[in-house]
Amino acid sequence: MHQSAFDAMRQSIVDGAPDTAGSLARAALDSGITPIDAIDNGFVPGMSYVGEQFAKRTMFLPDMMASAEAMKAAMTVLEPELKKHGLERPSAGTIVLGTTKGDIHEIGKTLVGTLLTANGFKVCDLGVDVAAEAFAAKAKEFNADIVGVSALLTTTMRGQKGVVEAIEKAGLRPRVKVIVGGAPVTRQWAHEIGADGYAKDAVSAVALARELVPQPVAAR
Ligand code: B12
Repeated sequence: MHQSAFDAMRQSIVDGAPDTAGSLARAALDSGITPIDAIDNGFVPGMSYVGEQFAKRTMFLPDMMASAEAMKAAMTVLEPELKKHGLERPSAGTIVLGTTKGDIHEIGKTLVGTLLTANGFKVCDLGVDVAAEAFAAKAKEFNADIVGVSALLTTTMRGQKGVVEAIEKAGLRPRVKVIVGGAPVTRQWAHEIGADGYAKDAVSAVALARELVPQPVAAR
């Protein structure tokens, strides 16, 4: 229905045009497109295309950086709208979230955090390039129910295993659940490293978190 708007959003990411991406995000909200639709059908397909072209060496690192800036400009507009929905609900659980050591990809991780917040979870976002021990220490400090670990590189995926181990070492397992995600991550990898769950995107991450945390009576 909104295909031409989605195409323009996708193109603004491919072009690495933050101003256009921000304006298109605002226009989308004004025309009644939901933030999650704009992200999933407009902006993320642009990022996927850029990733494919980078792999084929028809786009390069500066292009990918410009696209990431455009994506962030769109998210700056869409995030407050995403968050608005869940504010008055009782907490559905506490999640410590971050990207593994050596990995600076933040867009997907931040989106997961935003949707969890919108759905009533308390999210402690540790940012990117986070050591396994820091995940464990924060999980303890915040009495977390779940630790969510993002990895976008095949080389940094191993850090997710390190987080499972650090949480075990800190004596927090099996109470604290570990969930993993990121483009190269699979359900099988999650199983192999002893994580409690995998989600392919932010919407399924919320469903997974709900499954793993017993919900307070008022939130059921
Ligand atoms: C943008 C981008 C960058 C930006 C990041 C900017 C930023 N601030 O985040 C910049 C330019 C910095 C960058 C750098 C690099 N990148 Co890069 N990057 C990308 C790109 C194009 C998009 C990633 C993205 O934001 N996607 C959009 C979001 C919404 O999707 P997502 O991250 O997958 O997240 C969703 C799900 O995976 C899931 N999810 C994510 N995290 C979590 C966590 C949990 C707990 C759960 C449940 C779910 C979940 O939900 C999210 C929302 O739906 C990808 C291509 C791709 N297709 O992934 C390459 C890609 C990941 N990059 C790649 C590479 C190689 C690099 C560099 C090594 C390049 C270089 N030569 O320097 C560096 C590494 C830097 C580092 N040390 O981390 C490769 C990785 C290859 C590999 N197999 O390891 C990719 C796949 C590109 C490619 N096809 O070659 N990159």
